[in-house]
Formats: sequence, C-alpha cells, structure tokens
Amino acid sequence: MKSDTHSLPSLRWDIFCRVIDNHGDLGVCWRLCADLAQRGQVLRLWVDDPSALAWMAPHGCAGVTVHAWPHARALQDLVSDATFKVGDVVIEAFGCELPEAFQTLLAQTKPVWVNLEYLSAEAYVARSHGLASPVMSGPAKGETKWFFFPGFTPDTGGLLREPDLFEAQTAAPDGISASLVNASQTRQCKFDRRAWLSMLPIDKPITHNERLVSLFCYEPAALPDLLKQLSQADAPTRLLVAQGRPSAAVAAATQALRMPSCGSGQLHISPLPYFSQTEFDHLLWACDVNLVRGEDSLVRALWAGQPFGWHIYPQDDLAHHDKLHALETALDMPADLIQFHAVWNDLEAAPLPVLSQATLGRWRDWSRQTQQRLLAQTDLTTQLLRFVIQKR
Ligand code: TRH
Repeated sequence: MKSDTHSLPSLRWDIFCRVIDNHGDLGVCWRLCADLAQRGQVLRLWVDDPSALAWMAPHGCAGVTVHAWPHARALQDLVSDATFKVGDVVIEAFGCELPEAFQTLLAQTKPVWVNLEYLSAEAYVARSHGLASPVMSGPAKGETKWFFFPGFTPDTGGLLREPDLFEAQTAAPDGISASLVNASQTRQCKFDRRAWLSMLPIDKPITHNERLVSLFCYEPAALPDLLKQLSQADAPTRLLVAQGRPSAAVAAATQALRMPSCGSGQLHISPLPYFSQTEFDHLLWACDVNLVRGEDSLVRALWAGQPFGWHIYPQDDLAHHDKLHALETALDMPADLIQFHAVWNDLEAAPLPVLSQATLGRWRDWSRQTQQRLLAQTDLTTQLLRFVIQKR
C-alpha cells in the first residue's frame, strides 16, 4: 500500500541513537528508519550499540545503513573526507547529544535538525511539539533544533504506524481489524494466526482451547499473583514469555511460588525466542491478551487491538506514575483496567483483578474502539516528513 508520502522528495537522513538500557531506543529508531525507507527515503542510522538489531531486524532494510556511533577518531576521518555529506535531515533521538565534530559539519550545511522525543500522553507534549530550540553553545551555536513529540492526539506528532500495517493484519482468520481496511486493496502480506502459532519454536504445541497471553515486562511485584491466578483459572492459559528480563522475572516468580518452571494447574509457561520486530507484531496479533512494556511495544499492542496491560518503564523519581495516569486518561481506560495497571505497576499493593472471560471481552471492545480512534490520527512518519519538508 502506498501512502501519499511516497510522492515526497527523497531526502538523506542521519539518525543518531544511544542505547540507554533495554530495547526501546533502538526499537523506535529502527522502526522509524524502516518506515521512512519504505517511503523512498535514504537513511544512515548511527548507534552506539547495534547488537539487538541481530534479532530485531536480522534482514536489515533496503535504504538503511547502520553505522557505529562516530567517536573522535572516526569523526576526524569524516571531517577530512571531502565526499562525506551530512544528510538533509539530522535526527537526534531522545535527546542524545550529537558528537561535536558532527555538529561542526552540520553548522556548515544546515540540515533540518530534529530532536525526536519519548512518547507520552502528558499535557506538555502538545504544548512542546514542533517548538524551536535555539542552540546556545558549542560548534552549532546559532542553529535551531526542532522538538518533535510523538503522542496520542492530533496536536502531537502521532504514533508510528506503517502504511501497510492493517493490510497485513486483516488476513488473520479471526478477522482482526477487518473493518479498518478497504477490501479492494491488495493484501501484500497475509497473517495466518493458526499457521503462525503452529510454527512457534516452543516446548509444547498450543491447543485450540488455550487462552494465549504474551508477557513482555520488567519485574512486576504482582507477577507471582498473576501466575497463581492463571494456574487456578477455570480455563487453560498459555503464557508466552519473551526473552531477557521477562523470562528471568518468571523464573524468579515460579521459584518463589514453588511452582514448576513450566507452570501448574491451568497454566502452561512457554519461553519464546527473541523475535524480529515483524514477528513480535505477529505475536501480539496472535495472543488474546498482551502484557507489554516500555514505549514501542505499547504502540504495537494498541495496533494489535487486543486487551493489553502496560508495564511502564520505572523512573527513580516516580515520574512514571504521572505518565501512566496520563495514558489512562487519554485512552479513556475502563476503571478495572486502570485498577489492573495500578497493581501491575506497583502503585497499589492489592490483588490483581481477575482476567475473567467477561472482563477480557469488555477490555477487547474498549481496545478496538481505542484503536479505531487512534487510526484517525495521521501517523508519525507522515507527520515527520511533512514537518521536515516545511522546515527546509
Ligand atoms: O525494551 P523496552 O523496555 O524499552 C524501554 C522503553 O522504550 C522506555 O520507554 C525507554 O525509556 C527505555 O527503553 C530506555 O520496551 P519497548 O519500548 O517496547 O522496546 C522493545 C523493543 O524490542 C520493541 O521495538 C519490540 C522489540 N522486540 C522485538 O523486536 N522482539 C522481541 O522478541 C522482543 C521481546 C521485543
């Protein structure tokens, strides 16, 4: 599916990303690069730790080249290389400071310089989106950076959503999001849920009566409570656990409960391999409930349109509490889902609300309505392209 941004001029982009911890910084930058490239843009991604790309994007993407973060020596070489040209657009992701020598080059060629910020539903986002930030010191003194804030309302930069995302999803046999797509559009990419699940490299095949819950979280204190609840439920659940911190957290929780590592009662726990971002999307489309975390997987869970719980990235000063409340308000979450989030994010030490069929049914309705509402918003990449062209 072509979006109207395919007809925009092809620009050269330099995107800078520093991996702080976890996978979100690189995850967002990669999705943005791949989306821009698919719309005819040409990108260099400069990243200090590209190791996670080996599983996130094992096949790379035509139009995107990945480069080591340019430290002093490499920059000397760039500065003295007459063939090296700074891109038409420079993005510093999440306020990562550009290397000084690169700022010197940038001051000569004056690209559009954008600071892509973290996603939040808080009120400051709409106030700050699109504002100029004059550079007051350093080699690029006198230049202007522009703030670009992702967000959930039309007065923000929007959410990443590739033009073909809903075409890809519509082919799911359970008809996920079918109403969102014009049936006459060519379906380039078909997702067959049953076939996908049957190919999963896990310890035990999934049976049709199992409820599927994906788990991608940090270390929620309520995790043992969740495992206990699922093991005592009246229907079987398969918990599909992402690699890394989630699987370590589940191992600790089963140990604390003296539960076998594969679960007990109605609960079977299956560890997952690391997926590519495309396969991670498929996981979220295939599951009945998605427990996600951070920034990028939250957005993907919204696009999956299934009930979800969000484990927000915890901050030392508890700033994440306001961020969580802002999301709950912006998305008009049902009261019991807000309660689930309070417990799941350790804001309240109470029992986790029970994930009954009736509750999940209501959360699913809400989730699909929310998805439809957010689809009315212009996606982030389209907005960014228009913004950059306007500032050139
Ligand atoms: O990894 P995260 O917790 O990243 C966090 C958050 O973005 C947080 O806001 C930020 O401040 C912090 O990093 C520094 O969660 P997130 O954002 O969902 O990123 C995970 C990425 O990993 C996402 O792009 C999906 C991808 N992924 C895969 O591609 N395959 C997998 O198997 C898994 C588990 C994740």
